[in-house]
Amino acid sequence: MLRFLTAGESHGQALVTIVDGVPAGLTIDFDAVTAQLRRRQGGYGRGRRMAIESDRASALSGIRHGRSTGAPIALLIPNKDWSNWQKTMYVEPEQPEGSGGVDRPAVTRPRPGHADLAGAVKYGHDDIRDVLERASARETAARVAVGALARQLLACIEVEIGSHVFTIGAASLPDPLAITFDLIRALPDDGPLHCVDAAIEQQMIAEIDRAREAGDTMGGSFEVIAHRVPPGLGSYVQWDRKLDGRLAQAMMSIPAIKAVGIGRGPAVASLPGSRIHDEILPSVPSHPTSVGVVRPTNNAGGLEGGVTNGEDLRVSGYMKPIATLMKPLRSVDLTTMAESPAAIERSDVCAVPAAAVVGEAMVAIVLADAAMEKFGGDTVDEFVRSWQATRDKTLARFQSR
Ligand code: EPS
Repeated sequence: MLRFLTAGESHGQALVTIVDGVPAGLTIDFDAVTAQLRRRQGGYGRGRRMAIESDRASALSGIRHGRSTGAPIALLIPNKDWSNWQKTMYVEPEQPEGSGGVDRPAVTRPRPGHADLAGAVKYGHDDIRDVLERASARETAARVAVGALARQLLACIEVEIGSHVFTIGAASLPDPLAITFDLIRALPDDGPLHCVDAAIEQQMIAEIDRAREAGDTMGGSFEVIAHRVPPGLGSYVQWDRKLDGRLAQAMMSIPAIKAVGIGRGPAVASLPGSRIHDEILPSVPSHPTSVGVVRPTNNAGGLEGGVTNGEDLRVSGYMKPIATLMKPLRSVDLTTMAESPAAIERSDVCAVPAAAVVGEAMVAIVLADAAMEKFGGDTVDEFVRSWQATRDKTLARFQSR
């Protein structure tokens, strides 16, 4: 089982995560972790915070001489901005001498769409900062670091993961399922929105510019694709073992994600079965596939019955616009209960490309967990040998007919 927890506030000292269940003997590439963290920080529409941070994770445990030991891996990502927030975010009962930054007043006007009101009611906070610091999407940096480890484990069994943005506001790709993994792999990490169509990407940029000028924000949707996923991950035999359910939970836990699609997603509700289900045809001996058959379409997104079927896994996420508006919506000041514009915090105009990178991380973590469940092993060698044996057995089963 691969699992993790995170801790840390957006303007606290650092983000921390403990990753449990990484088998022994995985060579950890920290440059690859840094590259994933950098991808999450990018994208057109990000706010000023990203100019302050240059996220890097360091390991406190579970790795020795560059390789995992099988023990829990603790990672630390310092917040550079902490030096500007010490007077507001200090841990001690009294403000320590020499604290940096300024003493900020309490946040009392909840932003519609953020966790502000629900969190203040639930935990009894008078200063909404105690809610927003933890509810902030800053936490997703820790998830991306965990996801980078999960990807490295998955690479040992040849799985690759990528993503693309297919909608920002009214600008949208007509058929995201037509986009191949090769096209996604070719997208540059430093591109503005990670959309495969340059003309539509320009329309997306214009949507973001219009929102920024109006003091507004913009949401959108993205798709994560996992390539060369072994067949047989997940199970149909019990509700909580279905991989589509596990992926949906992981994706929905990303801040601002309001819907998740697998393959054709919500469109399956409006098309007949003959246009949705992916036919099964014999594969040709010169191009053997992992399960001995060919699927001319992949509307199912690589999952049938909650089990991977050997096709690319395709999961889409639908993100609402960021809740902090520079032209704020109406709200209520919780100290006076009088109507008042919602609080304004520094924020992004659009963070859909960042959410796509977080989506990749969450898919990687769920797949690594499901792969460990199926192939097992305390060491990476055991894990890889079990995967090879299963793959060879499946291929032999169909080749002998
Ligand atoms: C984020 C860090 C935050 C925001 C954003 C995501 O930094 P700050 O609040 O200091 O500007 O930019 O968080 C939100 C949009 C939100 O609503 O919480 C990050 O690291 O991704």
